[in-house]
Amino acid sequence: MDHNKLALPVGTTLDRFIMRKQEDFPYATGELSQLLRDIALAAKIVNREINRSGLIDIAGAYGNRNVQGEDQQKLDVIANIRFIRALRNGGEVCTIISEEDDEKIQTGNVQGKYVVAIDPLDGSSNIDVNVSIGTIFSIYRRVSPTGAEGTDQDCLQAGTHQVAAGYVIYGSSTMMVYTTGNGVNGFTYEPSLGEFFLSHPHITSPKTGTVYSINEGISEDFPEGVKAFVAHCKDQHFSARYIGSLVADFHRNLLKGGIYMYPATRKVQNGKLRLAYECNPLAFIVEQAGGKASNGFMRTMEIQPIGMHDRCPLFIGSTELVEKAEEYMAQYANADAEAVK
Ligand code: P6P
Repeated sequence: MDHNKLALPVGTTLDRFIMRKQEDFPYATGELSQLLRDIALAAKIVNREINRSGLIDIAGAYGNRNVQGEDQQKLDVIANIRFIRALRNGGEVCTIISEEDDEKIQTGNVQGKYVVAIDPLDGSSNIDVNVSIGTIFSIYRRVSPTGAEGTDQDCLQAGTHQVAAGYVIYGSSTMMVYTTGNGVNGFTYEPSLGEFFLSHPHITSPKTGTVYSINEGISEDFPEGVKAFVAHCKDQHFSARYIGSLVADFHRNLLKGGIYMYPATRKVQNGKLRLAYECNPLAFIVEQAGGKASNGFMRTMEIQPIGMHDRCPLFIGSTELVEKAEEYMAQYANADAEAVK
């Protein structure tokens, strides 16, 4: 299919874009479209909470109650509540995996055809220093029959089974970036109109770059392959850019080129990031934009989950940089295997 035929002008609203894209798939029934709208609605509400929290924090500084006299809740809990409520009320999702909940969440929509894995507010520790933070989501079709609650099997699908994935970055402007497997598009939120507008049509990521993102404060714990790749980046006089907020680092590297890494270390032997609602959705997006994502040895989206909250190492960004990092990981694989014994 010629995606250019589907090209819609910058400024198209997200609602119209979703509807137009659905029209190009005659057998689409509209449930996925509605699900994407439900996510966008929750993102608008969370965006308002985030912006408000700055003010409430100031007011709340004189106690632990906000101006409405409510107990001030952590923003990531608030975001979790908002996304779960939007997905439950939207009716299309039967089950949710959330970073904020140990167990899968049954929405009661037993006819819902979709499962959502979500990190409602990643990097929320940065909110009080005004650093960009984000929501990351992944959408799967359920494999179990409708008419009952979603199952573990529905929740433990490999990333290659994603039907859509996206993130919202709450930054100097708020953006929603997502894919349904036909390219990546970015929408910028205009709060005064309450609408997301197409601002970054058909995002493609540079094949290479000169930025590497990793927490070098723990470099002593890095695998030898990572140490060698970081040394390579320095030899090439790359720029080190690490915000401590995955969505912000990922978004910059997606648009400008670069690589983000969170490797396994002695402290976190499977890495820190979660496969279902951090690594897989961003892997889907970066591949759709022409980039690459792996755990240093294998394609992220082909990793078979064992548990809903599995962690995995992440090397993600420009294809040539990820492949270079994988070369070093392979070269030092034996040394690294010895180190973790
Ligand atoms: P560290 C935030 O907690 C997060 O999950 C990502 O957003 C971020 O990239 C990473 O952890 C930062 O982790 O160990 O470098 O502080």
